[in-house]
Amino acid sequence: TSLMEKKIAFITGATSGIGKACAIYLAEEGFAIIACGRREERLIELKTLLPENTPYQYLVFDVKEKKAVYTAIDSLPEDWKKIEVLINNAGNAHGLDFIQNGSEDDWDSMMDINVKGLLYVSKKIIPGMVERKQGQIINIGSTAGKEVYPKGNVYCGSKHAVDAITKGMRLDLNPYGIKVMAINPGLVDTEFSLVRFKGDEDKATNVYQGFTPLKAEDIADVVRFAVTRPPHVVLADVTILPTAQASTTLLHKEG
Ligand code: NDP
Ligand code: 8X3
Repeated sequence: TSLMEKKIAFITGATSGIGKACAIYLAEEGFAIIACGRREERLIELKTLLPENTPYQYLVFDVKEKKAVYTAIDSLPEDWKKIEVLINNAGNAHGLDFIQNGSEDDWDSMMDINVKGLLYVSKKIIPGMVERKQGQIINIGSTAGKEVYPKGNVYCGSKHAVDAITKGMRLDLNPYGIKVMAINPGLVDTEFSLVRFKGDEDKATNVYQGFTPLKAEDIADVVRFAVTRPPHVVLADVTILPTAQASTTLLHKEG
Protein backbone atom coordinates (compact mmCIF):
# COMPACT_ATOMS: atom_id res chain seq x y z
CA THR A 1 0.00 0.00 0.00
CA SER A 2 1.45 3.38 -0.91
CA LEU A 3 1.79 6.18 1.57
CA MET A 4 -0.38 8.42 -0.61
CA GLU A 5 -3.50 6.43 0.25
CA LYS A 6 -2.84 6.44 3.99
CA LYS A 7 -3.37 8.92 6.77
CA ILE A 8 -0.28 9.54 8.87
CA ALA A 9 -0.19 9.21 12.67
CA PHE A 10 2.75 10.70 14.60
CA ILE A 11 3.13 9.13 18.05
CA THR A 12 5.58 10.18 20.76
CA GLY A 13 6.65 7.68 23.40
CA ALA A 14 6.04 4.74 21.05
CA THR A 15 8.78 2.53 22.54
CA SER A 16 6.64 1.37 25.45
CA GLY A 17 3.24 1.23 27.09
CA ILE A 18 0.43 3.39 25.77
CA GLY A 19 2.30 4.86 22.80
CA LYS A 20 3.43 1.47 21.56
CA ALA A 21 -0.11 0.07 21.80
CA CYS A 22 -1.42 3.12 19.93
CA ALA A 23 1.11 2.54 17.11
CA ILE A 24 -0.05 -1.06 16.75
CA TYR A 25 -3.79 -0.27 16.87
CA LEU A 26 -3.57 2.67 14.47
CA ALA A 27 -1.44 0.67 12.02
CA GLU A 28 -4.11 -2.06 12.16
CA GLU A 29 -6.65 0.68 11.43
CA GLY A 30 -4.72 1.55 8.25
CA PHE A 31 -2.63 4.51 9.35
CA ALA A 32 0.97 5.10 8.28
CA ILE A 33 3.03 5.40 11.45
CA ILE A 34 5.76 7.77 12.61
CA ALA A 35 6.97 6.38 15.93
CA CYS A 36 9.18 8.40 18.28
CA GLY A 37 11.24 7.75 21.39
CA ARG A 38 14.81 7.67 22.67
CA ARG A 39 15.34 3.87 22.53
CA GLU A 40 16.09 3.21 18.88
CA GLU A 41 16.25 -0.59 19.17
CA ARG A 42 12.64 -0.62 20.33
CA LEU A 43 11.54 1.59 17.45
CA ILE A 44 13.21 -0.84 15.04
CA GLU A 45 11.46 -3.76 16.75
CA LEU A 46 8.09 -1.99 16.71
CA LYS A 47 8.02 -2.17 12.91
CA THR A 48 7.92 -5.97 13.18
CA LEU A 49 4.78 -5.79 15.33
CA LEU A 50 2.79 -3.80 12.74
CA PRO A 51 0.85 -5.22 9.79
CA GLU A 52 3.42 -6.05 7.13
CA ASN A 53 2.59 -3.35 4.59
CA THR A 54 2.40 -0.47 7.11
CA PRO A 55 4.38 2.55 5.87
CA TYR A 56 6.68 3.28 8.81
CA GLN A 57 9.21 5.88 9.88
CA TYR A 58 10.83 6.26 13.24
CA LEU A 59 12.49 9.28 14.82
CA VAL A 60 14.90 9.10 17.74
CA PHE A 61 14.93 12.20 19.90
CA ASP A 62 14.58 13.40 23.46
CA VAL A 63 11.48 15.64 23.70
CA LYS A 64 13.36 17.79 26.25
CA GLU A 65 15.86 18.88 23.59
CA LYS A 66 14.15 21.53 21.51
CA LYS A 67 16.76 21.48 18.73
CA ALA A 68 16.72 17.67 18.54
CA VAL A 69 12.92 17.71 18.27
CA TYR A 70 13.00 20.24 15.44
CA THR A 71 15.86 18.56 13.55
CA ALA A 72 14.20 15.15 13.77
CA ILE A 73 10.82 16.35 12.52
CA ASP A 74 12.45 18.45 9.77
CA SER A 75 14.29 15.32 8.60
CA LEU A 76 11.04 13.59 7.62
CA PRO A 77 10.62 13.05 3.87
CA GLU A 78 8.26 15.69 2.38
CA ASP A 79 5.42 13.23 1.80
CA TRP A 80 5.58 12.24 5.48
CA LYS A 81 4.99 15.78 6.73
CA LYS A 82 1.23 15.80 6.10
CA ILE A 83 0.42 14.53 9.57
CA GLU A 84 -3.27 13.81 10.22
CA VAL A 85 -3.02 12.56 13.80
CA LEU A 86 -0.59 13.75 16.48
CA ILE A 87 -0.52 11.76 19.70
CA ASN A 88 1.40 13.62 22.39
CA ASN A 89 2.02 10.70 24.71
CA ALA A 90 5.71 10.79 25.76
CA GLY A 91 5.92 11.44 29.46
CA ASN A 92 6.43 9.99 32.88
CA ALA A 93 6.48 10.62 36.59
CA HIS A 94 9.88 10.95 38.23
CA GLY A 95 9.78 10.22 41.95
CA LEU A 96 6.94 10.18 44.47
CA ASP A 97 7.98 12.47 47.32
CA PHE A 98 6.51 15.02 49.67
CA ILE A 99 7.12 18.49 48.29
CA GLN A 100 9.66 19.27 51.03
CA ASN A 101 11.74 16.25 49.96
CA GLY A 102 11.33 16.48 46.20
CA SER A 103 14.36 16.50 43.92
CA GLU A 104 14.89 19.45 41.58
CA ASP A 105 16.15 17.06 38.91
CA ASP A 106 12.86 15.14 39.07
CA TRP A 107 10.91 18.39 38.89
CA ASP A 108 12.93 19.53 35.87
CA SER A 109 12.38 16.18 34.12
CA MET A 110 8.62 16.22 34.59
CA MET A 111 8.11 19.81 33.50
CA ASP A 112 10.63 19.55 30.64
CA ILE A 113 9.27 16.26 29.25
CA ASN A 114 5.56 16.27 30.04
CA VAL A 115 4.92 19.96 29.39
CA LYS A 116 7.68 21.57 27.33
CA GLY A 117 8.37 18.46 25.26
CA LEU A 118 4.70 18.29 24.31
CA LEU A 119 4.88 21.94 23.27
CA TYR A 120 8.04 21.53 21.16
CA VAL A 121 6.57 18.63 19.21
CA SER A 122 3.26 20.46 18.78
CA LYS A 123 5.06 23.61 17.60
CA LYS A 124 6.48 21.70 14.63
CA ILE A 125 3.32 19.86 13.67
CA ILE A 126 0.40 22.23 14.31
CA PRO A 127 1.27 24.87 11.65
CA GLY A 128 0.85 22.29 8.85
CA MET A 129 -2.51 21.29 10.28
CA VAL A 130 -3.57 24.95 10.38
CA GLU A 131 -2.47 25.43 6.77
CA ARG A 132 -4.37 22.34 5.61
CA LYS A 133 -7.31 23.10 7.93
CA GLN A 134 -7.25 19.48 9.01
CA GLY A 135 -5.84 17.39 11.78
CA GLN A 136 -6.42 15.59 15.05
CA ILE A 137 -4.39 16.09 18.20
CA ILE A 138 -4.63 13.75 21.16
CA ASN A 139 -2.84 14.77 24.32
CA ILE A 140 -2.45 11.95 26.83
CA GLY A 141 -3.27 13.63 30.12
CA SER A 142 -4.03 11.77 33.31
CA THR A 143 -6.39 11.65 36.24
CA ALA A 144 -3.37 13.42 37.80
CA GLY A 145 -4.33 16.35 35.56
CA LYS A 146 -7.80 16.49 37.09
CA GLU A 147 -7.04 15.77 40.76
CA VAL A 148 -4.00 15.96 43.01
CA TYR A 149 -2.81 13.20 45.34
CA PRO A 150 -0.32 13.24 48.22
CA LYS A 151 3.29 13.24 46.93
CA GLY A 152 1.93 13.77 43.40
CA ASN A 153 2.64 17.53 43.59
CA VAL A 154 4.83 18.22 40.53
CA TYR A 155 3.70 15.28 38.38
CA CYS A 156 0.10 16.42 38.99
CA GLY A 157 1.21 19.98 38.19
CA SER A 158 2.67 18.85 34.87
CA LYS A 159 -0.52 16.97 33.96
CA HIS A 160 -2.73 19.89 35.05
CA ALA A 161 -0.64 21.97 32.65
CA VAL A 162 -1.32 19.42 29.90
CA ASP A 163 -5.04 19.71 30.70
CA ALA A 164 -4.94 23.51 30.36
CA ILE A 165 -2.78 23.42 27.23
CA THR A 166 -5.18 20.95 25.62
CA LYS A 167 -8.11 23.27 26.31
CA GLY A 168 -6.10 26.21 24.98
CA MET A 169 -5.25 24.31 21.80
CA ARG A 170 -8.95 23.53 21.30
CA LEU A 171 -9.85 27.22 21.60
CA ASP A 172 -7.06 28.51 19.37
CA LEU A 173 -7.43 25.85 16.69
CA ASN A 174 -11.21 26.06 16.60
CA PRO A 175 -11.36 28.13 13.37
CA TYR A 176 -9.33 25.51 11.48
CA GLY A 177 -11.42 22.37 11.95
CA ILE A 178 -8.67 20.69 13.94
CA LYS A 179 -9.85 18.22 16.57
CA VAL A 180 -8.14 18.53 19.96
CA MET A 181 -8.69 15.70 22.40
CA ALA A 182 -7.61 14.79 25.91
CA ILE A 183 -7.51 11.18 27.02
CA ASN A 184 -6.94 10.93 30.75
CA PRO A 185 -6.12 7.49 32.09
CA GLY A 186 -6.07 6.29 35.67
CA LEU A 187 -3.71 3.46 36.64
CA VAL A 188 -2.29 1.68 33.58
CA ASP A 189 0.19 -1.18 33.97
CA THR A 190 3.14 -0.01 31.81
CA GLU A 191 6.75 0.96 32.52
CA PHE A 192 5.36 4.13 34.13
CA SER A 193 5.96 3.02 37.73
CA LEU A 194 9.34 1.50 36.91
CA VAL A 195 10.41 4.94 35.71
CA ARG A 196 8.73 6.73 38.63
CA PHE A 197 10.58 4.50 41.12
CA LYS A 198 13.85 4.63 39.17
CA GLY A 199 14.05 0.94 38.32
CA ASP A 200 12.84 -0.47 41.66
CA GLU A 201 10.84 -3.45 40.36
CA ASP A 202 9.27 -4.36 43.71
CA LYS A 203 7.85 -0.90 44.24
CA ALA A 204 6.70 -0.70 40.63
CA THR A 205 4.97 -4.09 40.65
CA ASN A 206 3.25 -3.33 43.94
CA VAL A 207 1.38 -0.39 42.37
CA TYR A 208 -0.62 -2.75 40.17
CA GLN A 209 -1.23 -5.57 42.67
CA GLY A 210 -4.52 -6.41 44.38
CA PHE A 211 -6.72 -5.07 41.58
CA THR A 212 -6.98 -5.25 37.81
CA PRO A 213 -5.26 -2.18 36.33
CA LEU A 214 -5.86 -0.85 32.84
CA LYS A 215 -3.66 -2.23 30.07
CA ALA A 216 -1.96 0.00 27.48
CA GLU A 217 -4.30 -1.59 24.92
CA ASP A 218 -7.35 -0.28 26.81
CA ILE A 219 -6.11 3.26 26.17
CA ALA A 220 -5.15 2.51 22.56
CA ASP A 221 -8.69 1.20 22.05
CA VAL A 222 -10.10 4.62 23.02
CA VAL A 223 -7.51 6.39 20.87
CA ARG A 224 -8.50 4.24 17.89
CA PHE A 225 -12.17 5.04 18.52
CA ALA A 226 -11.40 8.75 18.89
CA VAL A 227 -9.51 9.10 15.60
CA THR A 228 -12.11 7.20 13.58
CA ARG A 229 -15.13 9.37 14.47
CA PRO A 230 -16.82 11.31 11.66
CA PRO A 231 -15.48 14.80 10.91
CA HIS A 232 -18.11 16.58 13.02
CA VAL A 233 -17.43 14.58 16.21
CA VAL A 234 -14.61 15.21 18.70
CA LEU A 235 -13.99 13.26 21.91
CA ALA A 236 -12.91 16.39 23.71
CA ASP A 237 -12.13 14.96 27.11
CA VAL A 238 -12.23 11.33 28.15
CA THR A 239 -11.32 9.90 31.54
CA ILE A 240 -10.73 6.17 31.67
CA LEU A 241 -10.25 4.31 34.95
CA PRO A 242 -9.80 0.74 36.06
CA THR A 243 -13.12 -0.28 37.62
CA ALA A 244 -11.38 -0.66 40.99
CA GLN A 245 -10.31 3.00 40.95
CA ALA A 246 -12.77 5.73 41.96
CA SER A 247 -10.33 8.65 42.18
CA THR A 248 -6.59 9.25 42.42
CA THR A 249 -6.81 8.43 46.13
CA LEU A 250 -9.56 5.79 46.30
CA LEU A 251 -8.52 2.42 44.93
CA HIS A 252 -10.22 -0.80 46.04
CA LYS A 253 -7.47 -3.40 46.52
CA GLU A 254 -8.16 -7.01 47.54
CA GLY A 255 -5.96 -8.72 50.12
P1 NDP B 1 5.94 4.15 29.73
O1 NDP B 1 7.04 4.47 30.66
O2 NDP B 1 5.64 2.73 29.44
O3 NDP B 1 6.17 4.92 28.34
C1 NDP B 1 6.63 6.24 28.31
C2 NDP B 1 7.05 6.59 26.89
O4 NDP B 1 7.48 7.97 26.87
C3 NDP B 1 8.21 5.75 26.41
O5 NDP B 1 7.98 5.35 25.07
C4 NDP B 1 9.39 6.68 26.48
O6 NDP B 1 10.31 6.42 25.44
C5 NDP B 1 8.74 8.05 26.24
N1 NDP B 1 9.55 9.11 26.83
C6 NDP B 1 9.79 9.31 28.15
N2 NDP B 1 10.66 10.32 28.31
C7 NDP B 1 10.98 10.77 27.07
C8 NDP B 1 11.84 11.77 26.57
N3 NDP B 1 12.58 12.55 27.40
N4 NDP B 1 11.94 11.95 25.24
C9 NDP B 1 11.24 11.17 24.40
N5 NDP B 1 10.39 10.20 24.80
C10 NDP B 1 10.28 9.99 26.12
O7 NDP B 1 4.64 4.86 30.34
P2 NDP B 1 3.12 5.02 29.81
O8 NDP B 1 2.90 4.36 28.52
O9 NDP B 1 2.26 4.68 30.95
O10 NDP B 1 3.07 6.61 29.66
C11 NDP B 1 2.62 7.27 28.50
C12 NDP B 1 1.86 8.54 28.90
O11 NDP B 1 0.72 8.17 29.64
C13 NDP B 1 2.64 9.51 29.78
O12 NDP B 1 2.39 10.83 29.33
C14 NDP B 1 2.05 9.29 31.17
O13 NDP B 1 2.16 10.43 31.97
C15 NDP B 1 0.62 8.97 30.79
N6 NDP B 1 -0.17 8.29 31.80
C16 NDP B 1 0.21 7.06 32.27
C17 NDP B 1 -0.57 6.42 33.23
C18 NDP B 1 -0.17 5.12 33.84
O14 NDP B 1 -0.72 4.77 34.90
N7 NDP B 1 0.72 4.34 33.25
C19 NDP B 1 -1.82 7.01 33.69
C20 NDP B 1 -2.12 8.31 33.14
C21 NDP B 1 -1.33 8.89 32.22
P3 NDP B 1 11.91 6.37 25.60
O15 NDP B 1 12.20 6.02 27.03
O16 NDP B 1 12.35 5.33 24.60
O17 NDP B 1 12.34 7.74 25.23
C1 8X3 C 1 -0.51 8.18 36.05
C2 8X3 C 1 -1.50 7.72 37.07
O1 8X3 C 1 -2.21 7.96 39.50
O2 8X3 C 1 0.09 7.36 39.07
O3 8X3 C 1 -0.79 9.43 35.53
O4 8X3 C 1 -0.67 9.58 38.65
S1 8X3 C 1 -1.03 8.18 38.63
